[in-house]
Amino acid sequence: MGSDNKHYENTVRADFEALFPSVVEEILEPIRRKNLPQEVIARFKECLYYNTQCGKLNRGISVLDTGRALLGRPLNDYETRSLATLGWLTELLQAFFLVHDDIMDVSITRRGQKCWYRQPHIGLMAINDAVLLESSVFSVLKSQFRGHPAYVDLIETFHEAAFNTQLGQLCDLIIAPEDKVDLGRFSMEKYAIIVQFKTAYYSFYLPVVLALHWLQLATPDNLRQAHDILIPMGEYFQVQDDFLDLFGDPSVTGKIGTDIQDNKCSWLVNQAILRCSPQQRAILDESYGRKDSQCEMNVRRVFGELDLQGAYRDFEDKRIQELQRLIEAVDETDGLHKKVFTVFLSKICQRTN
Ligand code: DMA
Ligand code: MG
Ligand code: MG
Ligand code: MG
Repeated sequence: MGSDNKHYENTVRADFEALFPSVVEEILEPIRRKNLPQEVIARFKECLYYNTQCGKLNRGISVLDTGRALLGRPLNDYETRSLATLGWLTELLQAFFLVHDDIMDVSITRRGQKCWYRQPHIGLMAINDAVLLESSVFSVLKSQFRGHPAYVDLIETFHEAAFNTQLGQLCDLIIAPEDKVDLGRFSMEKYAIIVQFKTAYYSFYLPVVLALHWLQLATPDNLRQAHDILIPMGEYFQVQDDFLDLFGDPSVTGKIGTDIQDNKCSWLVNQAILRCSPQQRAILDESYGRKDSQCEMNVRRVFGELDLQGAYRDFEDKRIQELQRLIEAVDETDGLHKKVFTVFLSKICQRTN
């Protein structure tokens, strides 16, 4: 069974990856027809590849996994191509967020390479490149899905995901102004709101909703059921991201952590605030969010003293159990299938990258 699963996962990944060149052509073809200079097209193609490759592709492949779980049988070629295209559009939307996110977070590496904006020939042109990645989503939606009965639902789903993510990024940035460090502004309640909007919605809810709409199986009830499981699952994913920012291995995560110096309202600092002594709090107040490596070391030391690794393991165990309980309670009479959620959860459980 285990090797069957592995075989299935490898095949789906290969099918998914094989489709990308044709998605790129689908994006570039209408641009060619506009008679733009060749170097414009070459640059955009470079941008499309650079910002979509070497990632885990969890979000994109989940559209295919969801389709298969909902239908309860292997997908035919047409279903594979259509759902994989929607998966690639999810990856393109993510690429758009990541290019902007790395500029705003002053990050250095992403997926094992320099952040797009860090390249000397790109710089702040990356802002426009990111917006082009977003526009590509709607261009392909139009060329591929205009005749589909759920076309408007698909467009609205992408717009809503983008809007929620951008609101989440606003929360993330505004709660952590770089020039005014004040740990009193942080709380687990605010944290939950930030991560629900900036990560959970587009990373977990979006891929499942796209498959439901494309298969014309979406109902208000199954969308709500999916939402109520996928949002806490996405919250777990961002807690992992925050943990790995500090405790992960950059050669495995592909990115160097910046949360402490960026004054981020991350899971780790919130847990530290809940657990620290007045002396430790004074160190955090003095050192968190400063662009200074000695200050960062001071924060790391306090985090180590507070055994945040242990707290994280406890959180993980508890959250996985909660999610399993929620999945067990799914009502499958309304077009949903528990497997949609178990497959997604198994991909992120105790991840290290
Ligand atoms: C992720 O937040 C949110 C979006 C919308 C990209 P983050 O800055 O913690 O992500 P990363 O650690 O990948 O930079
Ligand atoms: Mg970031
Ligand atoms: Mg960020
Ligand atoms: Mg992060």
